[in-house]
Amino acid sequence: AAASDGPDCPGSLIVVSNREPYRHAYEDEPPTDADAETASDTSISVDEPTGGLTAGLDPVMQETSGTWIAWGDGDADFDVTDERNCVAVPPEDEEYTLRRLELSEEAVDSYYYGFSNRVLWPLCHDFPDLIEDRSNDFEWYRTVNEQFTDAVADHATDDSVIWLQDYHLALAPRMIRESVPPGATIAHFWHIPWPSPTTYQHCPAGGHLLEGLLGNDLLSFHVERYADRFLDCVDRFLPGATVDRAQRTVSYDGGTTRVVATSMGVDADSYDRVARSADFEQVSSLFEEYDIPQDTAIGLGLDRLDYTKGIPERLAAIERFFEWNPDWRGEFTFVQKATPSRTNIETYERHGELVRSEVQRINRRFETDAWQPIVYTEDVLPNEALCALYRRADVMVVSPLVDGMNLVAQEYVAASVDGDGTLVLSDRTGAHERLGSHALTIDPTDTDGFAVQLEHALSMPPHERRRRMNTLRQRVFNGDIESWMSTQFDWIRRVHGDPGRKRRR
Ligand code: GDG
Repeated sequence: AAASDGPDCPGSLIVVSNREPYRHAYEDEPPTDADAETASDTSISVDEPTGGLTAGLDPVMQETSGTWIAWGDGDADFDVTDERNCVAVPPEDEEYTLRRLELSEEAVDSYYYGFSNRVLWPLCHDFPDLIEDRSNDFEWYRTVNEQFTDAVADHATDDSVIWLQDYHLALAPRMIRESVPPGATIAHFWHIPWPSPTTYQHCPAGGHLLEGLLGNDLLSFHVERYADRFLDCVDRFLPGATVDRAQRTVSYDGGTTRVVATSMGVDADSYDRVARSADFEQVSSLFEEYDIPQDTAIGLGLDRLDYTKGIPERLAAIERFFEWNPDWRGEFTFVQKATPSRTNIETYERHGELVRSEVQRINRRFETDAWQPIVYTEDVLPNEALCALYRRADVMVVSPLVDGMNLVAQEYVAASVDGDGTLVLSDRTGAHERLGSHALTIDPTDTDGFAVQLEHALSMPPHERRRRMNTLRQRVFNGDIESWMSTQFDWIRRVHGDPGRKRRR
């Protein structure tokens, strides 16, 4: 998109996130230290920005010449413009600054694979039994939040809008508040659910996290339910905080935080455009590559390999579907694309093994010489292939046990340019609150009901399929990533102008 197309940000923007928007990596073997000094640019590749957030924010960052601060987990440590490890991005235009924090292996293990993903992820997704509270993880989480804070303080001015992303940075807002000029606005988007007080009571250092988050002027969640639960937790676990339910504000320690729900969308135009350019041959060679029969109806699942995504429950429903509908054997193929993530956490490793063995078992049960019911791959697909697959899929199955939003459901809708795909969607996702009644709703744990909906999706009359998809497309295009950002910036403007936000210095 042209830089001037982006939503209007009320100040100079500093985005702070765990992951970097562009990842720098060596194309071959990393050069030795001695080589590094003289290595030419051609030995580095810069990955295309892939995340929805980067795609959405890129034009805004370019227009405002902002700063993006993130953990630099790419390989390359050169190309920097100054001693603070800053690089100019995007690679060809160099419009804004990416500042990459170097974290030690121990810091990453404790802050990222520890407190963030062994405590906060299961806690917020309501899996308290999976919380692993290892000693030192919280201390490292605090230390890394301090590192992010120091970096923000280097760049912040009185008119900065500091916009933090996600659960890796819950302590940083208060630290930042104490380190930046008083005119700066601090906002935070929490991409995952917020749990009920009953679950939150299992949180180690729960009070510190609430205090940290209340350093924000604005705290946003995808849906109202999470925002309400956050207020419930503050009420219950943070003495001294005053919650105003009508205004959705919390006053604490001399500051006021506005808590809102603004659900995130996708770059719908881009999914639409890429899907339209997918041609028949591209799809057919993709099918050949993965041994997918060319002429069967296609179901699709696409997830990180994460226990919250409900993949085993989905496989159970597919098995039940084939049990009950033998006529569909050989006529319907389910393609499951799973991306391994956080594999050095044992829970994830075990979950991956379970998924792979269930796929094998179900395939053995129903397969024929020419057909497998489930085609499973862990390859990362380029965006073009992904969009081609979305477009070709007759039924998209999104069945998480809990999911903050779920972008895949919306991407599928945006890429369904022929208007005849069907979305089967778990009622436990944020996406269901936007799309629910026009998708086919499932409770992912109700195997029988889930199997019935799969059958319904496949046998739905074409006019109903089209009617539903038409409405889904309107919703997804009206609430796309750009409108989400405009809403964020509108809220930032409101809290920025709010005289009640003046904080103690
Ligand atoms: C968190 C919250 C919330 C996956 N495989 C490939 C690929 N992907 C892309 C998808 C999609 C993204 O990964 C996954 O996004 P989700 O929203 O589905 O899930 P989380 O990773 O858990 O994200 C979630 C989100 O944050 C945003 O706030 O919605 O609730 O958990 O964009 O397309 N992309 C490509 N190839 C792949 O193989 N190109």
